[in-house]
This record gives sequence, C-alpha cells and structure tokens, in this order.
Amino acid sequence: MSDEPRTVVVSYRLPLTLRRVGPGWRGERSTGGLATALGPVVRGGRGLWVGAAGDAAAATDPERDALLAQWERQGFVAVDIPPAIHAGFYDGFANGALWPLFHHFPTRFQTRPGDWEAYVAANRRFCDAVLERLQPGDRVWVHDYQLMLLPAMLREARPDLAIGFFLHIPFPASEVFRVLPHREELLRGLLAADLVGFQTWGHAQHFRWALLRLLGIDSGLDRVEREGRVTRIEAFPIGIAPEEFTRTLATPRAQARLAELRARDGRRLVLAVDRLDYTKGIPERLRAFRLLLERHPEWRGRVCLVQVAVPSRERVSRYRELRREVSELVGEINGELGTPEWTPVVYLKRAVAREELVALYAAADVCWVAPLRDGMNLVAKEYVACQEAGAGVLLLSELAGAAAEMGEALHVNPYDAEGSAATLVRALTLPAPERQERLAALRVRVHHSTAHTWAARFLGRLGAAAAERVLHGGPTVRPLPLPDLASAWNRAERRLLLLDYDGTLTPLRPRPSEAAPDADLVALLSALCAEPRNTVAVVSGRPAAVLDPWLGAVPGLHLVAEHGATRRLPGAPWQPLRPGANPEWKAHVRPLLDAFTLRAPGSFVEEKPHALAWHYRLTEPQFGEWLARDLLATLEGVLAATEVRAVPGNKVVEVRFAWAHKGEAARTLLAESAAELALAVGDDQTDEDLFAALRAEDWSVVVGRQASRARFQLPTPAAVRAALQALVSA
Ligand code: ADQ
Repeated sequence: MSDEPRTVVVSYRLPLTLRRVGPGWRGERSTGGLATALGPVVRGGRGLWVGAAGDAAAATDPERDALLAQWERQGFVAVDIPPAIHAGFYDGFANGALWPLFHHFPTRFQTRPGDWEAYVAANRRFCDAVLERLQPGDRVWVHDYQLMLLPAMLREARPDLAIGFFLHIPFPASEVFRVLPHREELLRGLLAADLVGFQTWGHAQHFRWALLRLLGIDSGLDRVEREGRVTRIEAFPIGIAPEEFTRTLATPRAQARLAELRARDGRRLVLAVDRLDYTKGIPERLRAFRLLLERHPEWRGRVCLVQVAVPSRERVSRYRELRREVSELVGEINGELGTPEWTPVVYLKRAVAREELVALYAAADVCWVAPLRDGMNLVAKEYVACQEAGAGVLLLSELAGAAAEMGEALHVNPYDAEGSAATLVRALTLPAPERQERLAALRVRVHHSTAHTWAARFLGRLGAAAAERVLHGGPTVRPLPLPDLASAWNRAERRLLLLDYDGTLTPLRPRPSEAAPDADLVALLSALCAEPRNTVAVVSGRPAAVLDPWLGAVPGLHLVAEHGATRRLPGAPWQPLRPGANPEWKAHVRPLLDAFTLRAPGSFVEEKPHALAWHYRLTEPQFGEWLARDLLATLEGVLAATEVRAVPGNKVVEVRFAWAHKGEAARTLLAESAAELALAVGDDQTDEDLFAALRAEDWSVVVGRQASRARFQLPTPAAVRAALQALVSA
C-alpha cells in the first residue's frame, strides 16, 4: 500500500453526470483527459472527487439520494447548487465574466447584479462539502476558474491544509484582468493555495504581473512570499491519455469507419473539432477557408473541411448567437462555392462518438486548431495521438497554450485570414518526409507528457510545497525559536540589541514621513533600555534629523543614522563615523537622480547629510524596478573612481560612502558594549551587513521570507514587536 496522503479533487463538474430519465435517475460516466488522469488518484479509497452532478431534483427524491450515496461510497461527492445560485454563479460570473475576460474578450464580458454574490455562495457550498469530509493528512486539489475563491475559504478554516489550484484556462494580461470587479478577492483567493498551477509559463507570468499591479505584491519567478506564507507558481501543461485514443482506434468499429473515410473520393480532408465556443475561432476559420477557395480555385473540389462542433452553454445568449453565425457561414460557403459533386464544408453540429472521432483524426490530412485563445487545447494532442500510421499536418493557432509545447506544428495567427489560408495551402502541399519528421517529434511529446504525468507532477510539487511550509516555515530561514532566545537572553549578563527601523519596528509606508513611531513602540523601546543589562541601538538608514525628533527622547537609546555615517550615544551630540568626509559628490549625483524622478511619477529624492536616496515605492512597480536597475548601472560607472557606492534597498537606491554601512556600526557597538549576546533584527539588503558583523553564536533575525544570511526569521514587524515584548517580560 502506498503511504501517499488522500487527495480531495474539487472541480465544478464531477466526471459522472446525473440524468433524469423518465421517472427515475441514471448516472453516466464521462471520459476525457481529466477523468482519466484523476480517476486513479481518487479510486480505491485513495481520495475523493467533489463536484456538481448534473440534473437537480425539484424536491427531495429518495431514488436520487440513494444513487448519490452509492457514488459517495465510490469516492464521488455530489454538491448540489440550488438553481437560484447556479444561474448567477455558472452562467453569470463564471461564464459571463471570467470566461470571456480570461480569454481576452473584454467586449463580451458582462456581469449582472447578484452574479458575484452567487459566485461566492457557490464557492462556499463547495467549501462546506469539502470540509465536511476532510480527514487529517488530506490534501486538496482545486480546479479551474469556477472555484477561484475556494483556496482562501479552505485556508481560513484549515490553516495547515495542503491546497493546490490549477487553472485550465489562460490567465489574462493584467490590463485585461483589471477590468474585472472583485479582481483583488480573486487574486487573494488563489494566493491562499500552497501551489498555483497554470498551463503555460506565459499565463503564470500574467498572474505575477496582476499580483504586482493590483495588490502591489512582488513575486519571484516561481513563488510569492507574503505575510510569512509562500505560494508557489508553476506551469504544468496538461496532456491527454494517448493510450485511450490508440486503443479506441484499434477497435473493429473505429477501423471500419477509418476504412470508409479513406475510401471516399480522394479529396483531402481538413478536420476541425471544437466545443461551439467563441474562443475557438470557428467563424474566423470558416472565413479563412472561404478565402483559400476564392484565391486558389485549383483547390475547389479537391479539399473538404469537416467541422465537428458540439453545442455548449446554450443558456448564455452569446453562445446562441455564435451557433447562428456558424450555421449561416457554412450555408453561405456551401451555397456560393459548392457543386452537386462537392460540399466544401461538412458541418456536424453534435458530439460524435469516440470511435467516430478517432477515425476522423486518423483519416484527416490536416487538423486545423484555430482558437483565438485557449488554455491548452487537447484536440491538437488527440490528433497527434491518432496519427499513428499517418503523416498528417497539425495547423495550430499560436494563441493556444499548446503552441508553447508543440513547436513542430505549423503555427498560424487565427485572426489573420490571409496568413491562415496561405499556411493551409502549405500544409496541403508539404512533402511527406517533412510531414513525417514534424509528426514524429510531436508524437514523442504527446506520449511523454500525458494526463498521468501531469497529475503526478502537480501532486508531487504540491506535496513538496506543503512540506516546506510545515517543516521549515520558509524556503531559506528557520522561524525564530523564541523560547530558546528568551532563555539565552536571561542567562546573558550583557546584551546588545541592534534594531533596524523601517520594515522592522514599523511596517513600510508609501511615504517615509508616515512611519513615525506610535506610543506603543516608544514604550517598548523605553522598557528595553530601562534594563541595565541591555544596550539598545536603532540602526537606520534615516538621517539624524528624522531619528532625533522620533526617538531622541527615549532614555538610554543609541541611535545610528544613515546606515552608520553618524551616530549618537545616549544624551550626547551626533558624531560622524569618519570626521572630515567630503560630500561634494552629491552635487554630481543629484541631477542624475532628479532626471530619473522626472521619468517615474511617484518617485522622489531624499537628501541626507551624507547620502542621497532615490525612492520609488509609489511608482508603477515593474517600471520602478526597471528604472532602478538602469540607475544602478549608470551610477556604477559614474562613481567607479570614488569612495561612494550606489546600493539597492527595499524600493530605494541609496548613494552613500562605501564605508558608511551598518556592519561598521555594529562592530563598534559590539566592542563597546562587551555584550555576551547580540540580537540583530532587520529586513532589507542593508541589514545584511548588520548580520554579517555578528559572531556565530549571536542571534540574527530577518523580517519576511527573503533569502538572507540571518539565522532566523520573523514574518512581520508586528511579530518583531511581540518577540521584543516577550524579552521585556522574560
Ligand atoms: P475545453 O475548452 O473544453 O477545455 P479542449 O482542450 O479543446 O477544450 O477539450 C475539448 C474536448 O472535447 C476534447 O477532448 C475533444 O475531443 C472533445 N470534443 C470537442 N468537440 C467534440 C465533439 N463534437 N464530439 C466529441 N468530442 C468533442 C478546457 C480549456 C482547454 C484545456 C482543457 C484541459 O479551455 O484550453 O486544454 O480545459 O485543461
């Protein structure tokens, strides 16, 4: 038996559908990649699958209840969403707002009053259904755009639960995403997961960009760290179960159909298979096909487009309009260009049986996958799997997630009718060796990255992400073991406290002037200083003119300003660390910083006696980072021959004397205080100098989760204050 934890899969639909048949009920099993990939994950008591089941009952119905109870024993838990909520949730917010926006159709986006509330209520129903059945050690895997609030709801109820989320559709560019009402709640909903997966790296980057622009949250390439928690961000391109297709293709029924299709009229067969959805680019493809026949009359009568389209979401009006548009277009093309012997477009407006589908895939000379935007697109992969013996050509929209993986397909821009028509001609005339070569490479990938490997990889990464959270509290640094510190603290006769100010004792504020200490902080520092065994120093990048009025009145407190350029012993005047240092360089650097300020609205220059600082916390984040890098590179050249350096900080570039750093100040204080125990706390790059100056047995604490040379970590300034308070009481 495996010791894998139980997995609770949550998706909008179960892989079983409940149908009302006459007076009774019947369950139908769905096939398809997701059901195949996740079936083994939940079967045999290894997990549960929670989702909506299909037709609702008008009133309590014992027969339906009995069937659902039987399903539950097999691991399938049906969530009933009352029709009043379902309309606003599914047809409304999920498919009327999220679906079009996430596929970059802001003009098709609509929300009605009440839709959002229904979305929240439906997510709550799923949450309750999961919580009711959760066992210790379970992990939860939430699927897709219908359930974006669920990770946060689950996290609130179960802070330690391992939660993964996978988005099957694309994540949009942040400019499009920001159109959405409640966008911040949706982002926070996802961030509560330990792992958020996307189909492509590009979608993951869009998500990171949205976090930055809408929540101001910076993220690393594969992780977000926030309030002491980590969310990993990764791409997991979904695959199919190719053996399902090849097995079906080998059945006598499919082979017979294939033989019939091949025995047709010698015309080339171009195949398109889609759900009838405006994201799939069906009208655009039909127009491109018409253009080809108009421009290249030599192909008339020699090629036939078979469009299979299964109607979906017919309760949403846009979908009914699309259905009409496609029918009209097919009628026009066939009416204008067809002949008694030849129908240019064969339109099958229905779901076709699996045997029919695989036979079509195997018989098609070209499969034309043309979505205007798509998370992945499984049709492209299914076609490749079924071209076992053939040498067909895949024509693939560059706007499908699949394009990122399937580089050997012929890529097309589905909005470009002329380009698409020309590429189709190329596909129809491609020499056999090239076709075989391209297809072989595609086949290797489709067989290598399957639905099974996808699920296994996701769950593996989820396990790792959750274990990291539980065991280490973070990727790099251990949480501060406060009881150990308190007992060491009590044992020591002389103790030195080195405290950074901004981001350590107070949260970072948009404007530096807003970070004045509150009465609690002054009281805390006073209490620490009142203990004769303590030497307490605030070691800050701030100038003396700011620290003095804020903290100068705390009896016994040492102040170090401008990262150590000047300092003040309790009750004494300020003293420069190196008397006589000449700050004339500021006259050359200031105009450069002013020029950068003009380029970045919201940024500003802070002038201190021994330093200059360019702050960009209020600028558009990505732009600010980009300018800061540019500024650092420029200053490196300008300052090369001087004793002045430009140093990156937290949303600030500091220009100061190379020797004026916190490490120098820390060493001086360590020597003077003769402390047996030193504790240093800080949050940004300049505090690393502070940590570096300590002895091996001293206590260094970084605030936040960033990589640091500190030995320990605390999540927030509030946690720092609580820890210091505990030392006062100890
Ligand atoms: P979908 O938007 O449904 O999925 P897609 O990936 O193309 O899109 O899957 C469609 C499935 O339906 C395929 O398995 C196909 O064989 C089947 N199908 C379509 N038309 C059919 C017909 N007429 N008869 C029978 N079968 C038909 C969402 C995202 C995708 C993502 C998947 C999986 O929108 O981008 O690839 O989830 O993550």
